[in-house]
Amino acid sequence: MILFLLISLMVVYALPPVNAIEMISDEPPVAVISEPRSDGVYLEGEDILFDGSTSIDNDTEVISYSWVAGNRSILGESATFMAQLGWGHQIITLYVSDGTTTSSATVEVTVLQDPAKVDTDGDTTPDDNDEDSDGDGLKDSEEDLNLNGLMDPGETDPLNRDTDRDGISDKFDEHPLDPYTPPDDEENLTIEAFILIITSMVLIAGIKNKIKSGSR
Ligand SMILES: [Ca+2]
Ligand SMILES: [Ca+2]
Ligand SMILES: [Ca+2]
Ligand SMILES: [Ca+2]
Repeated sequence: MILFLLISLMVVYALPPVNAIEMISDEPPVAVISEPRSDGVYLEGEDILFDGSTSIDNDTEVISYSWVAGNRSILGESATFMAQLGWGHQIITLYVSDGTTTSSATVEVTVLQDPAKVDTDGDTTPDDNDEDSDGDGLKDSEEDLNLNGLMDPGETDPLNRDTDRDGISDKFDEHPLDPYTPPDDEENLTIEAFILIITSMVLIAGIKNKIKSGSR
């Protein structure tokens, strides 16, 4: 019995006190994208820095990184790397994990199409070398009259063959900036039809009068 008590006491003293048992906490990691910057604008074919190395985890460490582009393709799985993006509006998400919990951060960037490759009318001549970029039969210089690259009042869009989107291309549209006014010949037709109706009414009235006076 004494031996048993001694052994029990030894076991109790050998165990560490309860408050000495390390409390295992698990705070989620925090994903931080320092590059690319949100609302950043890049060029197609440009090397873009992706940097998530300032992501933190207070109790352990970030053990995995996963970068995903909006179209769900994996861009990379390191904290930092360089990559190119396809042109268009791109949403980039960084997922970081501490092995237990995953957190994410998102940035939105814009990638502009390489101007040397833009070919609005698809005739294989890039806009840079195409006198008529939208292929509507009007040269860019006949549309962007002051050649400032902007559509100013009175100018048609050199990158849109039907500026007012009424179904008639700029070259054949008598009112290329006004989708509501019918072509001039239609206007003339309306006036001609109106004159014809009035003339007919006058003629008919005259004939009726003649018939009336003849029957008297
Ligand atoms: Ca072209
Ligand atoms: Ca044109
Ligand atoms: Ca202009
Ligand atoms: Ca039109």
